[in-house]
Amino acid sequence: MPLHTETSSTPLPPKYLQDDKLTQECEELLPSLPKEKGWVSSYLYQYRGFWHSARQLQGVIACQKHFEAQDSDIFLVTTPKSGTTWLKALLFALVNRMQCSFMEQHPLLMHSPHELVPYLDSKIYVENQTPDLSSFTSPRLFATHLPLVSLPQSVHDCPCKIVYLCRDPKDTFVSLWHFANKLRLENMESNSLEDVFDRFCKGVSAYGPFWDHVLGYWKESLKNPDKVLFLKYEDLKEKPTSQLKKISDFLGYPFSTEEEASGLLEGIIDLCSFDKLSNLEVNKSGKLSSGEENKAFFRRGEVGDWMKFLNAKMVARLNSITQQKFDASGLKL
Ligand code: PAP
Repeated sequence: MPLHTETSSTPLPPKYLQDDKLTQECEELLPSLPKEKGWVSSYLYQYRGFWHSARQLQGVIACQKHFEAQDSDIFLVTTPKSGTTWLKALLFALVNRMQCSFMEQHPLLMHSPHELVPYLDSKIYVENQTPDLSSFTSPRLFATHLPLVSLPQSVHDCPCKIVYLCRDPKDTFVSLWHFANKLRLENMESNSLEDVFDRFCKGVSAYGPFWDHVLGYWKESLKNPDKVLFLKYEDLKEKPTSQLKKISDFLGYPFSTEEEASGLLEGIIDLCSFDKLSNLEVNKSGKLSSGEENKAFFRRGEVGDWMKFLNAKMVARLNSITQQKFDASGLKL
């Protein structure tokens, strides 16, 4: 399995948020796109209805052009801060359970989930327009924040699987605000909560609008339930065992009666829990090759943390947008 780690302490934002070293194609495209102030990068650009930093967009376009999905591929799709790190750990442990012992040597005990399941667009294709993916063994696990409309065509055309995880927009927003402030350089002021809240509500956040992203995959999961499994962070918290079984059945990796009886499901859930992962040395120190500190992906890992940060007016505004946007869809978050 390819690993993606580095211990550099260069004080730069993550590579996907840097604005320089763009391809000529991307440089030529940017002036034609709507542009807004970024949360960490200088600007966000709107492409096919969703917002991206310049370098991220370059990765999106390269991935659309060059990535060829395989039938056995598994895509973990989320909006940022919906529980991606957790889902990466769970799916990695699930599909590799035959090869990986749950004792001292499990790869999740020594590597960040982001090293084991890299981001397709904001990592692999940001670093290389035509990466060599031959070191990935089947089933290949890729994560992405790409909205449905921007997935490479081959993902739609082959019978690969998509697991989509979403989260209450109030918790997602609060998590994103904290994360963006961690990524900002020391010489940059922190984003004020009010300022970025307004931008989030207007849809201007990385891979936003949040609601359009979620709705795209929700509708696809109803239309094509064998292709897209739609999950909620809150359900994973509340009933992890039944959710993990659901994922394993969907992916075609069902747990046998013996595995269930041996407590394997509980073992995976425990290994991937917030308490376990966040207390591992690897996740307390070191950086990803994309530049983020591993510990930045572990904050509180709770449902309802928004209550500590959002005032009543903010809550009413977010709830009202969510209600309006999801009204006809049957989706409740
Ligand atoms: P990403 O989309 O940038 O990769 P992602 O992993 O979705 O990040 O977001 C991190 C959030 O997931 C954090 O939420 P918080 O800010 O509300 O605390 C983080 O704490 C939470 N998280 C990370 N690992 C786990 C886990 N094992 N279980 C539950 N929540 C987790």
